Amino acid sequence: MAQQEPVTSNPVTSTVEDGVAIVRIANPPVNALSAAVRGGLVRAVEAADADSSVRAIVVTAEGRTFIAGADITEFGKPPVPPTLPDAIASVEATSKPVVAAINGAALGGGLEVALGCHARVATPSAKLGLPEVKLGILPGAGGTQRLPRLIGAVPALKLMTSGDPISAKEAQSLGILDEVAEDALAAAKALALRLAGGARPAAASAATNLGDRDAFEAAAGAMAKKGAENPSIAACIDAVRAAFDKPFDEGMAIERAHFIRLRDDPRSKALRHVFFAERAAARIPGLPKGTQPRPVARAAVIGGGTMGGGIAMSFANAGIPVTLIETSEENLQRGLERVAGNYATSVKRGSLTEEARGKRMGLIEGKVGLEAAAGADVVVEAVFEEMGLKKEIFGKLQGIAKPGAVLATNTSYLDVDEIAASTSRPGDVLGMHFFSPANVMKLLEVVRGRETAPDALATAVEVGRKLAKVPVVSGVCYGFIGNRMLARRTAQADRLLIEGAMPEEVDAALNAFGFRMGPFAMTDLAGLDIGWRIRQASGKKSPVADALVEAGRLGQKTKRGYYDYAGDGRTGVPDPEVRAVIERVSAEQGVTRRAIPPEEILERLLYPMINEGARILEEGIAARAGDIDTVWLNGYGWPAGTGGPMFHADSLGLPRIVARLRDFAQASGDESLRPAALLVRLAEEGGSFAALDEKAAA
Ligand code: TC6
Repeated sequence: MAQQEPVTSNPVTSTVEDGVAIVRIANPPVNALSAAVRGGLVRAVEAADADSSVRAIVVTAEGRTFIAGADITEFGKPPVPPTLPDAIASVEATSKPVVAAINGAALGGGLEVALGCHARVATPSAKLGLPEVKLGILPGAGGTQRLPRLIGAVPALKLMTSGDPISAKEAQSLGILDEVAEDALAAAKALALRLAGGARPAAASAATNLGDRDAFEAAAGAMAKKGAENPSIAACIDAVRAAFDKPFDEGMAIERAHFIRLRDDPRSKALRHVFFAERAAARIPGLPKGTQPRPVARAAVIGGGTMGGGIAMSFANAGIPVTLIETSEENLQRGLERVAGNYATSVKRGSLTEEARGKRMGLIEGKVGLEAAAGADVVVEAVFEEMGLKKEIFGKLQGIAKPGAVLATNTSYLDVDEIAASTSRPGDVLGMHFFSPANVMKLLEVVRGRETAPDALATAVEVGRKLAKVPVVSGVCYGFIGNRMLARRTAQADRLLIEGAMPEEVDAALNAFGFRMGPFAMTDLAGLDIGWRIRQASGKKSPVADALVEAGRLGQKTKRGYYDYAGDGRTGVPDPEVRAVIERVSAEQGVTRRAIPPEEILERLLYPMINEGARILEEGIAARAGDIDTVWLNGYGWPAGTGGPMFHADSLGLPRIVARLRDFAQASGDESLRPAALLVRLAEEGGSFAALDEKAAA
């Protein structure tokens, strides 16, 4: 084998092997297409094209990833040439065949680079996709023009509007890949040499496989509703339509115009923040260097209720064997049946294969008695929210759980330090707060107690990631990050009813902002009895909610709550009886009701939450404003296009929020509405939560 010295320097190098130039991209961690990579790629390919000893070219990358796409961190900065479309155009324009050897994920601009090559080979484990819509943009380096021409407009549109990656096998059957091979590089080299000896395949830009126009219009029509809500989807449809109507270059210009417009829109900025905030949340501040998570091969979940069952499913879904523990055979059977029922529903819906169902059920073992927790490396307690009961369980667990096992409580509110103090091993104790339904919801609040050992904390975060959750570390306080902020919103929602709003007006204000559900529709879904029980235990009152519970209105389950569900049982309509209850409470409190404009409703719901978020930061309960955003985005349905509460606060401008909070405090006499010291300071200094996070990261 003839081998030459690299002809270009990092991050793109080139060697010639057997007449094939191997162009390697090495830009850890994910080979994003930074300006240096784009420039290096163009230089390396042009040099290989000019080199008479080279017959063909292979483009590949180092590490687990092929190319994760454009470098998202460059999006807010002045552009540095060459642009990615230009770089890809020069790859496609070479006189010698270029083959992509896709050694791992080829996403966004990464897949677009591969589409600019004349053929593609991938390893079986590679994932291919166009996730741009998740960042509020569209494929902006020819993806909307080359892919439809290569594989057909309908499958191309589906790939780019879902944003979800597909397997190499699927990509091959769609015609994106020419080959799938364990040693993709060797296969790509061989293919490149074969191509050099014959007619070069047509470039994707010149391919003619668009397919049936009517089928495309039907697919586009079926997405019209999504497109109306999501500008990225609308732009994808428009750009792919151009592939039918316009020559390639004009289609590229249309794609480019959409890309720049979307990239510079606040929505994309917010979605990029979401991407980086989720990744930053996984970094635990203050851990001693070199802290390693403990090995976890087996889990146990105490309590086979809805929550416990969902948590057990999360472990099984991740391939981790789990023991579901109950106090009696009868409770255990009920719990296991619920789990089996959930899986059966997934099979019926087609989201789970029968084989996978069997495998997952096989990983869940039911047992009666706490002793069954002995074999677990992580134990999650998910019993009633009762401090006495929890302390009793943790007291017993200290002698049952194996040394080094992490002992987690799924409490939503209670003091994790008090629970930890009931064992002789508080270093092993922490909170793992799942959100209902636990097998679906992405958020996992990992609650760090005063005595939690660093490696126990690292273990819980690592387990969260293995369960495909988004873990966020919280300190100990009542309700942790999410529920503590939610309580502020709930208090205002209740107050708005008494001052003059109706549940449907309050919910509509949040729906218009982008929440799928408002607080009252949400409460009806969860059941009014949950909040009622918590209020009973804490001695708190909520006059409207209490009156509804006393009238037997527990929400959807009784077909009556804040709304009436007499119709299909799921669609709530306003109910005069509820109106009467609310008006009665207003009168009892001597409140003259008034019409409250939707903008005020929204401010009253969101600003006190932001204020509480600032206090949570001030107290060090959350390490970053981005962590708070991550909690709300993944656990409470905060609309991603506004980036989360703290990012949204920055966008609105902190002085405005401070001023409005002062107004609210003044009008209501509620001192808890006074702006937090941190909020006031940032507003006065012209600072922002984002800048605060950046400072902390540095
Ligand atoms: C596009 O391509 C548009 C093209 C048109 C242009 C005209 N840029 O996720 P991980 C960082 S848009 C910059 O933890 P994994 C990430 O922040 C792009 N940085 O790893 C993290 O940094 P940290 C379309 C990026 O193994 C580190 O890499 N592409 C980028 O769990 C590791 O990331 C996408 O949307 C990037 N593109 O997953 C794909 N990607 O260590 C985005 C990652 O400082 N990426 N980083 O926290 C992913 O989906 C995943 O990163 C992954 C690897 C599946 C590639």
